[in-house]
Amino acid sequence: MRFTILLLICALMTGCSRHEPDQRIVLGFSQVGAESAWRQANTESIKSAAATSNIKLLFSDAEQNQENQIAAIRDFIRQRVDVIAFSPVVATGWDEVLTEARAAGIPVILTDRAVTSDPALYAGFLGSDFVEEGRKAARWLVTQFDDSMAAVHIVELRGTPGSAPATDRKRGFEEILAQHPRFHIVRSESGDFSREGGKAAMDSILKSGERPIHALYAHNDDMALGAIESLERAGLKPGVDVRIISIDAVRAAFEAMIAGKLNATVECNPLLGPQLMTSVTEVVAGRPIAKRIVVDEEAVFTADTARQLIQTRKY
Ligand code: GYE
Repeated sequence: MRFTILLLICALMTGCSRHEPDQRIVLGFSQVGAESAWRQANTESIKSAAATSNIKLLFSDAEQNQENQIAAIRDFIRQRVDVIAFSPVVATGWDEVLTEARAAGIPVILTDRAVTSDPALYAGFLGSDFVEEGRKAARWLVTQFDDSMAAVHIVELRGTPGSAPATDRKRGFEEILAQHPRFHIVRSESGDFSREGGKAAMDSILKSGERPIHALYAHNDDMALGAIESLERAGLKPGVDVRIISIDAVRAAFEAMIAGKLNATVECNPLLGPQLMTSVTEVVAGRPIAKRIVVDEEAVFTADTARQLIQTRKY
């Protein structure tokens, strides 16, 4: 009798373990797209951090389109994931879907880019200080020109219209330039944060006959790299005829600095995965997270040290 009961318990236990439901936290993540090297490093970081944290990741790529992101978030709500995280392609237009997530009792964590919605609609926002990055770029640029130059002409290549980094990087940059009246942004075009976009924008600026161009400020490295190709095709020497600074500090930017074509880059850390998984775990455990977590250690790298530093670049 006792043996039969034991057998029964055993069978139940093996049965249980064979069909044991997946106990992992389920995280639905909606990514902006794959527009830049920064973004690819960010995606990699999120995927590998989810795997090492034993979090089940449902990953969706919005291809730079807000409607795709809203659809992905609604789908995560339908699937009743434990947490939703997303990097909003633009800053506005999220109230409705965030309210839907709240009504479903699913916490939302913003990563990388901010929204204009009421912070009560999300648990927290993890990302860099883009205004400060813009300031850093301008602080570097104003040191690059001889005092004898009466006017310095700058071309600006902006990121995706309406995105937090494009708005903030412009704002921070202009804030510093306001203290240096001989510096002028003579043209400002969007290159959508991509290499092709940067190249096309620079092509059209050059074709329109805009001269002289003393400096280029690109909101990310990829656009600067595209613009470098365009400048070279027009017979100009990037890095020499035109001083160039961009943001992100990806490996390709270090290569361009070593080649003397890019002069400086402001670091923006894309490796947000581990911090995001910590926040996800906290939120699921019912513990509050900080409304704003700022990613730190963001340096300005220049060509002088690029050769040594490239060895240590992780992305
Ligand atoms: O700088 C750019 C990417 O949102 C900080 O988006 C991010 C920006 C990054 O496409 O390369």
